[in-house]
Amino acid sequence: MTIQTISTIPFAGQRPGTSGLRKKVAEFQQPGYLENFVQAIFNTLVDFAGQTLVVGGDGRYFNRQAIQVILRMAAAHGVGKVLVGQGGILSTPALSCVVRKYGAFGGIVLSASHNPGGPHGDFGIKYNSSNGGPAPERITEAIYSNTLVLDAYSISDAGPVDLDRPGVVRIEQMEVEVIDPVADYAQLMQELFDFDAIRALFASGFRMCFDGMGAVSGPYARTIIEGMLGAPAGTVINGVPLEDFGGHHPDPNPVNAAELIALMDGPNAPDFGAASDGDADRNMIVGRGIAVTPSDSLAIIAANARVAPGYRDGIAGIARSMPTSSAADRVALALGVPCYETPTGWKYFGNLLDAGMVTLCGEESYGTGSSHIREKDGVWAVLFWLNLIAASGKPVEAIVREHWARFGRNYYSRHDYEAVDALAATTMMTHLRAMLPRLAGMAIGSYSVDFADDFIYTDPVDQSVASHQGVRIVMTDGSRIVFRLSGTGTEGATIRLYLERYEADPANHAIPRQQALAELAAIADSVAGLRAHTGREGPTVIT
Ligand code: G16
Repeated sequence: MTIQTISTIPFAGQRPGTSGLRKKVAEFQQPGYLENFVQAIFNTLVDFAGQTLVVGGDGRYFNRQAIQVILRMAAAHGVGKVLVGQGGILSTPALSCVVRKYGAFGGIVLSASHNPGGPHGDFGIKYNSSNGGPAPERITEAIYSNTLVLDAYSISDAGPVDLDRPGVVRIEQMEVEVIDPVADYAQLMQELFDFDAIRALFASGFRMCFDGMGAVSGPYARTIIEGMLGAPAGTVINGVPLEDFGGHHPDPNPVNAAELIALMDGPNAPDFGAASDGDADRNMIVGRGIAVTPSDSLAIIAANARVAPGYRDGIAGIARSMPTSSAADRVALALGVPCYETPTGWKYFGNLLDAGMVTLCGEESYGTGSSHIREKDGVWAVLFWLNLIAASGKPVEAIVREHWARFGRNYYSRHDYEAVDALAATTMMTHLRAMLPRLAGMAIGSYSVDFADDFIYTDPVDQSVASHQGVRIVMTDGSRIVFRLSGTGTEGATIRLYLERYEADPANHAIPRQQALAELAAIADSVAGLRAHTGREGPTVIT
């Protein structure tokens, strides 16, 4: 075994987006493409010699090959030990858990999350810091800068490690330990939730369907829900992680998890439904005949946090991304705790969590989590809801309706215009930004604009500033229209339009969502010229 220095030339476009570098598999398969990015990570980090690194992914196509490259490069850079999930598997939340539990200096997550997998799908790589969370922007930007100038990478010429065999092997001076990808995570969940109560719920005949969507949550859900909590075999469907996710688009929303929604709307629906995404950090919660919006789910978890043993002492605060509905803000107000509004991206929650300023975080993009790790956590959210149902004895729909009756309902929806021509999308945003100063005070339909701006966030812990985080048009009654471009797509640009309207009166809580938001959608189109700029008659996906 020897360490080789291989000459390389920079690849354009290796700037991490909302959550790491995500590209088509074919782009990652170019000789040197992955190696350059990994070299840039090592060039950026300091003081990792002899330390522990955690590596794993969601099992998608190219996962195993990428792990072999990372192991050989880690060995060439003097890393002391790598913990890698058996079969190359570690869900994003499980990786965060393992980094924290074993005091690793960081982790490398291989996933393009909810983006489709397979040879023609997407691949991704993300660096997580020693707190177990996505590296902050100053680090991802430093990695990017490095990709532009590097001219060589170092790699051991060792042979492949058997990722399927648990135990310890060596590459150069570095130890590689193949670990059980589920055990540490499952133990943490047992500490947070009332497993006895949930076990009793299943023993009483409660029926659930968990859709793993052919991605990485399957082994976690099977071990915990069917194994430790005694739900019948078959509760978890699509539970084996496949390289192409079995053709699923593993994004847990009512559009992509149509099989689950049809089941929950059908005559023999189970009591509870849930789905998770490619790397198991997202979740969708479904009751009989009702899909809970992620913003409502965050608010309901916050309002009921004390039912779970891990949160019995209450919560310190809540953080939500700016486009997420303000349902959680109402709960925070009632609890007398702060609610922070951050840019889109879980990395912006890290400082607040590390400083103990918040306990719960959530995003409209089907992400919810807590201070137990530094990633959003799909299975955690599902277990919270199971704990809540067990403790309250109420079905999902009753829990949601009672929450609205108490706090009011934040009607909410996201309209995505996917794979739009990138120039058309940026032109639309530029045009919108130019209009902002003129919008305040304007009456549009039955609304009047209170203020309109491009969201700027100053981190209250380190004072770092993130600007251009989304255009907001906020009405005098608190209703909002938000526009931003996605930072996770791999084809053209995706325009996201977020709509929110508050309704206090329970007599008006049964209006179909899109109907309740129709006027705001029409205003958004007329102000931004959505149809004119995109050439589209309507959104590709509505959630
Ligand atoms: C990632 C980020 C989330 C973000 C979501 C959507 O989720 O971790 O914080 O809300 O993307 O981002 P965008 O609107 O820029 O596409 P995941 O599950 O893809 O890692």
